[in-house]
Amino acid sequence: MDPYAPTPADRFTFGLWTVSNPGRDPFGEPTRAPMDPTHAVAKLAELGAYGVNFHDHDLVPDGTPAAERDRIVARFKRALDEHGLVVPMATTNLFTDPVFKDGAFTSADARVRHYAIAKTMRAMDLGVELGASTYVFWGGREGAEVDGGGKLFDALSWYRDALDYLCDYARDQGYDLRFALEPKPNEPRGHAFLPTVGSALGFIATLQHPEMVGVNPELAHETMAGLSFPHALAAALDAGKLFHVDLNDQIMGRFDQDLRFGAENLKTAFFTVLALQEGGYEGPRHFDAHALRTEDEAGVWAFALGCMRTFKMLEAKAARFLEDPDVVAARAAYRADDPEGAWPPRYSGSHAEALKGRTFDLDALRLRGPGLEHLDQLTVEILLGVR
Ligand code: GCO
Ligand code: MN
Ligand code: MN
Repeated sequence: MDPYAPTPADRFTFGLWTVSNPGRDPFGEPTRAPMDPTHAVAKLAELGAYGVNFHDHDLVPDGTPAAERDRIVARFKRALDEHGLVVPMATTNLFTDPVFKDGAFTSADARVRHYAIAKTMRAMDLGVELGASTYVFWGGREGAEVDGGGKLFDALSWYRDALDYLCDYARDQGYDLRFALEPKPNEPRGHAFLPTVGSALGFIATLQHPEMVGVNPELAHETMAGLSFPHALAAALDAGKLFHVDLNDQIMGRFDQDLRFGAENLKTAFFTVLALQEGGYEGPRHFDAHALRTEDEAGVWAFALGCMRTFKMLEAKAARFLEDPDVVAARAAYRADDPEGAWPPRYSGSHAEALKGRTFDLDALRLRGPGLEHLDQLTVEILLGVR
């Protein structure tokens, strides 16, 4: 049996918008035909995926009459049942319709803000109807190019008002739903509000129901900001806020590429897998990426399978890394205990006095080599398959 063949137990999920991405870009028309959502379900199941996520608009185009909506949803449900796929996450498209051109929850026009809340409530109803327990908020058009309008301070408070309202709505409906904010530094806006995982974590603490709200970090987004994705994951895990994750790849300093997981930065992908494992993340492993515009439908499924296989191969590498005796020894040697006192120090007046008066052998501490070159080379050798 192929040890890297994905199975539903691996909890891999894809967005409907990822595998059915038609390959449109700002310079060119689509290169692939539209994909029926039920076809995406069948193919993802065949490849071994666990679930599929969607924006309201991916499944039910905006403005669809109620009867037609119900027909589409029933047909999609039948496909999920037939192929054994689940919908762990849902979200709202608050960026395609020109009504959102200057933001949704942060539009300067209060009518747009109200409409965005109404659309999100309907999309939450749809997501919950299909079984979603995580609701993602990517702030697509929440941002600005012009700061002279005076929106900078209002934007975050409007964003907060909307999220507080929607938390109340979810509670009032009895929905078992957690919200996950997805930061991104830019694209499509020049500057996005809540640009990084760190800013989202700070913002969550200002909400009325912070316990309901976490983050959905994306590898490409932190990389676009010049930041480290494993560090962002660690910060989210430390805060108990890693509610979801968007996996893909990205070259730093480029346009938003949404590359196949592991396509570009294998070492970052490795430390991503390791961080999810060591941090105890148990949610879905969601791929938010798409096949290159050059590809036909066969390329789409090669892309999807590739994301999952690379994750599993890196998972096997992570297990090998954690077991390798030289790695274990190097990781142990990297840390040093303090024989003169336990960590963490417990504050007391007398402890502080003693600590201030303590003599440290600073020369010995200055000269200590932590062995990180050796440890990092071991990592590379494991990744290259020679260990
Ligand atoms: C992007 C985002 C989106 C979101 C999606 C789910 O860069 O376009 O990553 O793909 O993840 O809208 O909220
Ligand atoms: Mn993205
Ligand atoms: Mn994303």
